[in-house]
Amino acid sequence: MAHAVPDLPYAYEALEPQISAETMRFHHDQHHQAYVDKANAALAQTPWADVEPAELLTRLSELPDTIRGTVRNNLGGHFNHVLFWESMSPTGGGEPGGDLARAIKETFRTIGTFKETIEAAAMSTFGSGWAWLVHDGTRVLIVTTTNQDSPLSDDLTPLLGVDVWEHAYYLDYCNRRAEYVRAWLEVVDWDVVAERFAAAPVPDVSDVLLRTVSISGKNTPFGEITLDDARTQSAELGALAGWGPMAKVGTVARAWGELAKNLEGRGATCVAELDPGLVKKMAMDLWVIPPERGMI
Ligand code: MN3
Repeated sequence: MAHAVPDLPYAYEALEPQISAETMRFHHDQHHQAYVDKANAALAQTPWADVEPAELLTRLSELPDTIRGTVRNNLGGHFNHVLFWESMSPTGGGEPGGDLARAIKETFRTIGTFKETIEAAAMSTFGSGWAWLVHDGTRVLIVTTTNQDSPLSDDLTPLLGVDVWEHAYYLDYCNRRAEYVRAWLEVVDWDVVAERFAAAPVPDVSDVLLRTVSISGKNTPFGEITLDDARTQSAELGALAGWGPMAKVGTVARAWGELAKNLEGRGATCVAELDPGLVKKMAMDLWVIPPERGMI
């Protein structure tokens, strides 16, 4: 199986005026094709020739030194561009909805702040690279990668990526990268991004749900904690906030308040009814399990 550049799911001129037909032709027919040709040349006659790009990009460490860099750059380029074409649509733009919008607001507070943040991330990428909305198993966040590195290689699920190589925008926007990113947001197909969000792997939190937490002197499994429990805990810890020996107590009290809001907002009778990503995030915020990953 040789990798191949898929046809665009719309006409070359379909994304005008945000992205010109000329840019799409060069970008899709020349640049993407070059990544595919180089990836195929490197992988031909190797045991990895038939491995799907998404899988191989998580297994780069298994490749011999002689081809690892070439595969990382060119199979990465192939995977990133397929995702990029599919993320845009002549009927795109507007704002995300549903569970995706809720997840974006949990991280960024508002959709407007999210858009400003991905624009800032795109501007902060020095040289060629990508700015991404990704899912880390518990929440969405924005990361950048250089060259054609994929978030998959960092155990992150890419939901949406903006190509900030100059070939993606120079014909239309010259050096006005920010203007390009804002225009690109007007053609993003949020339905496709929402499908990727729904399919993103989530953690197994069964053991987290069983961990016990002491509430008003009674040990309760985290999964069985109710709205009343969360409010009680928030109030009791909140009363201790500022007490010297317990430096983190105010933060943890606020996290219990946040858990109460999540339970109430989703009409959940206990923590076990929340989605696994949220359970894991709340468990980290509450120090039921130790925090393990920072975010932008
Ligand atoms: Mn490109």
